[in-house]
Amino acid sequence: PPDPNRRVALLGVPIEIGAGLRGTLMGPAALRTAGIGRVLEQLRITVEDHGDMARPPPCRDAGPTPANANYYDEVKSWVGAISARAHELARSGAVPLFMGGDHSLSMGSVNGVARYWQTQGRPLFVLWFDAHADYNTPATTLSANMHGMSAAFLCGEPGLDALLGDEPRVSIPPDRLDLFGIRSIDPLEKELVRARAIPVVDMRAIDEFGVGVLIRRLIDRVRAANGVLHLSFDVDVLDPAVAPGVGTTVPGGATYREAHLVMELLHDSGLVRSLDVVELNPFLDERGRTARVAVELIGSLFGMQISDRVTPSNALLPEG
Ligand code: HAR
Ligand code: MN
Ligand code: MN
Ligand code: MN
Repeated sequence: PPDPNRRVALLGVPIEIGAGLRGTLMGPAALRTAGIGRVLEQLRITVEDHGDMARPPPCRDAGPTPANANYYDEVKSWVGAISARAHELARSGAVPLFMGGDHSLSMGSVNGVARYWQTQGRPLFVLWFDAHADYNTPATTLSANMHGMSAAFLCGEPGLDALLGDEPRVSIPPDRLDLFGIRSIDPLEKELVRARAIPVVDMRAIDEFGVGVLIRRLIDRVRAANGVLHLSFDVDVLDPAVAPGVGTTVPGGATYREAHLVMELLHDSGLVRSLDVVELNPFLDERGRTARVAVELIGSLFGMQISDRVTPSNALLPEG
């Protein structure tokens, strides 16, 4: 029987205009078809499926539209609505799982859960598991695609200041955002990440030290601060050979095994209280492979394993 104390709230967020290519609006359906609910139920989790958000009506007072932000008005109407839903789901005590949709949805989901944790006095850390930094602003972007701006917006970078409408904005301090798995960054975006001293674990660091050591270092930081963790899982962090169903593939990504270990260690930490699964584009997928991999990884995040071994604590950490 399902455990009433372990609840996951699924919410589909079929947004696609934040990305340069159409198709991520089919992401929630593909994740359901790949069995996201069944996998969680097999783990004896109580699954509440809140369905998919409807496309919000356009904002009436959208205000001035900033330059270099494609579909700003539409993204704005989504982000405020997503933030309100995220806040409400976090308050319900469930673990909200936002099924994207492109990565612009995180401007709402993370803001909403951050609002909740602020009232609880627990610092929220954000693990941005992604091939990209998503740390552009309208002043630095080369594409004007808003899914490349979400992390910067969440850290309070200027340029999209009216995006949340009436929803209160909560800024994530830059030292509580971790860019993990990145291997693609634009020139001005890189300067901004450096200027803000954002913690970055790029693919080179993963090659040198291994994901186990690096994810433990983050877990230790969150624990020392009595914090909680939001996982923003952009499936393009995976190598395109494993996950071809994304619009912005970058070679040299996380392997199937590396990604599983990240999820297993996060599970054992007990710190993840909310997550996004974004950028899955079923229109570009090969026979559902990417959707299935994403679901398997979510299974690991919620405790799927073949033995009852626990995380050993004898790994070596790099300096710093
Ligand atoms: N940096 C590029 C841009 O701003 C690519 C961003 C791609 N973002 C995503 N999500 N696919 O990570 O356009
Ligand atoms: Mn609310
Ligand atoms: Mn992303
Ligand atoms: Mn990405």
